[in-house]
Formats: sequence, structure tokens, C-alpha cells
Amino acid sequence: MDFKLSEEQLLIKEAARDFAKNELLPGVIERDEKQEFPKEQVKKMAELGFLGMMTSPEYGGSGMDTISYVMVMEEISKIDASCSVIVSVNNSLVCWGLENYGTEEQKKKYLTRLASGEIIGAFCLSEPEAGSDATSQKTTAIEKDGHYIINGTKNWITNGGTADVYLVIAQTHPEKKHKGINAFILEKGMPGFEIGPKEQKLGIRGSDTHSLIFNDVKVPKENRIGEDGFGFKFAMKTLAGGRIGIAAQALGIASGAYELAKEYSKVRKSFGTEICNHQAIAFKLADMHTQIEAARHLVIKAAWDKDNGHDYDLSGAMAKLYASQVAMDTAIEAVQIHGGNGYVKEYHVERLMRDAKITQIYEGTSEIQKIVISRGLLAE
Ligand code: COS
Repeated sequence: MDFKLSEEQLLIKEAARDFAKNELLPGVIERDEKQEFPKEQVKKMAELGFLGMMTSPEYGGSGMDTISYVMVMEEISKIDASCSVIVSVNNSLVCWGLENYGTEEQKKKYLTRLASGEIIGAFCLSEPEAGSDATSQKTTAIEKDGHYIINGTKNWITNGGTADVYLVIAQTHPEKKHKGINAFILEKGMPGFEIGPKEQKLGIRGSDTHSLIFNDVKVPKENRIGEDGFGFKFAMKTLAGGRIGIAAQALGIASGAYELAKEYSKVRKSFGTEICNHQAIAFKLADMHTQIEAARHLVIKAAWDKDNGHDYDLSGAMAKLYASQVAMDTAIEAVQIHGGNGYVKEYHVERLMRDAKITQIYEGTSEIQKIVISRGLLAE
């Protein structure tokens, strides 16, 4: 068993850490306050190759492994989880899905531009009445004269307003239930494709979340991903990898909050000494660090499973379930250690606490992860 990172993995981790400190930290509070999309920062992440990290260089990506990807996700999330969710969706859901299941034409036309970060993508599964219950898709895609006609609404779509390419899951044969679902590539600007208002969110406020409305959107047949009826499997396979990215995001939020709390406890004084000298605080730091290390091992194990061709449905779900709980718990404790200052924006931990919550909800709630884990265990 080797816990050592390779030279390349260490270098990329360091590059991400420097980038987050120098380019994301300035302005992160203002972007959160104004719900401002990090347009310039996304451009820089594209230049660093962070938007198509695992995509092959043949299609404009960086050709790195999943371990490098989770390192980058952790470092970015320590500072700005609004930026890391953009990285996660583009990498895990959009680029990975297209590279693994798209046709050569689809890869040439879309993946190359997505992986290089020239454009960004969105993954559209959730609906007003189909979040956790993903098989109950109400959006329809009816085949007609060599095209599909798409009608329906998608909800809570990350990159909803800023993406150029959208992977949309829709029902083609309702009588076949999940076996009748398909996935399609849609482009912004297709007639009948409308972007709904931006959601006003508790956390990850810099990320751009919208509902999408499709009114008779005509999509060429060659934009369907995979065989007829492959859409639900496509969504499940893609989300399984996405959960590793979100687990890494949660890990980053937890580490960011912990590091801030530790530093603060070394300078803030009470009862004549730095507060880290009180066991009440020191023990909190001990718990936080131990839990973060445990989460890190789960995240890296899931990434390693993916890189080594092992099944990662379970390890990814366990990593997300645990890391998102650790993110929430650690961020709450970090606010507590900061006392009154923890409740104030300039100390950053209140934002991390708000950002942490979504990691227990998106790409499968914690309850869904428990379904995936328990079903997997019982099927063994
Ligand atoms: N990989 C491949 N196929 C998978 C899969 C996976 N990880 N998970 C499920 N499937 C397949 C099943 O094998 C089954 O196909 P077959 O009938 O051909 O065997 C099909 O998908 C339906 O699966 P299942 O019967 O388990 O469906 P359920 O409705 O009971 O539940 C869950 C499936 C709950 C796991 C699924 O709906 C889910 O993940 N929901 C959460 C969705 C989500 O993450 N939403 C957030 C949106 S993205 S922000």
C-alpha cells in the first residue's frame, strides 16, 4: 500500500493551491454577496487545464488521473466552492460522459471545446418532480422525421445560464419506464430552449443555477448519446463519477474551514492565553482533523478505484456521504471556534458553512447515497 503522491500529483496540487490563494481568494466574499459568476476565474482555470482534467489530450483535455482531479477539487474548494462546482460538473458529468459514451463526431464537435474550457457544459437531470426519484422523468423527447422534439422543464441546473452545451435527460418511451430514457446534447440558442431565472441560493452563490424550459426544441438524432434507451444508465454512470468530485469538494470545504479555525485559535486570546490552549478548542481541532483525514482516505480510495478500473459506485457514494457530513460538521465547528467573528463575512467560515450544505444534497442526497451503498452491500 502506497500513500505517497507522485511528483506530478504533488505539482498539480501545489499549482491548484497557489491559484486558489492568488486568484480565487481576492473577491470571493464579494462574488458570494453579489451572486456573481466567476467569469475571469473560469477563464484562468481553463488555461490551467482544470476544466478537462481527465479528458484525453486528443480531445483537448489534460489527460490526468482522478487522484489529480480530486486534489485540484480539494484545493479550489478550500477557498471557493462556487468555482469548484463548475470544475466538477464540467469534468465529471459533461466531459467524462461525452468521452466515454459519445460518438467520434460528438467528441470532435463538443468535447474538444468543453475540455479545453473554451465553453462550459451543464448536466440536466433534475426536474421539479424528479430529483432523487430520477426515473420519473417528465421531460419528453419524441422522435419525428430524423429529429427528437423535446418538451419539459429542468430544475437547479449548475452552469444553467452560462453553459453553451447541455446534456439533457428525457423520456422517449414512457411505457418502458427508465429503459425508455435518452440523453441528448443541446446547444444554447436552439429555438424553443429558454433559460429560466437565476436561483437565489444559500451557498455556492457564485455558481450560476437556473431552471431550463424546453418548448418543442428540435434536436438532431445524431445528438442522442448512446443507443435508444441508454439515457438512464448514462446518467447513473456519469453521476457515480460526479459523486467523487463532490466528495472532494466537501473535503476541501472541511479542510478550508479547519485551517482557518486552527490559525484563528492560535492568535485569538481568552482567559489570558491563545484559545488553542483551552482543551475545549484543542479537542475540537483534534476531532476535525481526524474526521478530515478519514474523509480524505475515502475520497482518494474512490478516485483510485476509478483510475484502476474497479467499481466505484460504492466507494464514491461512501466518500460523498461521509465527506459531506464532515464538511457540514467541520464548518459549523469552525464558526463556533471563531465565536462572534465566525458570524461575520470577512472571516470566511460562515460562507464555508453555507457552502457545505449543498454537498449533502446535489448529485444525490445523503439519503440516496445510503440507498446506493446499502443496495450494493446487500447485492454482494
Ligand atoms: N450504473 C449503471 N446502472 C445503474 C446504476 C449505476 N450506478 N444505478 C442504477 N443503475 C440502473 C439499474 O441497473 C437499473 O437498470 P436495469 O433495470 O436495466 O437493471 C436502472 O438503473 C434503475 O435502477 P433502480 O431500479 O435501482 O432505480 P431506482 O429508481 O430504484 O433508484 C437511484 C435508483 C435511487 C439509485 C437513482 O434514482 C438515483 O441515483 N437517484 C438520485 C439521482 C440524483 O443523483 N439526482 C441529483 C441530480 S444531479 S444534481
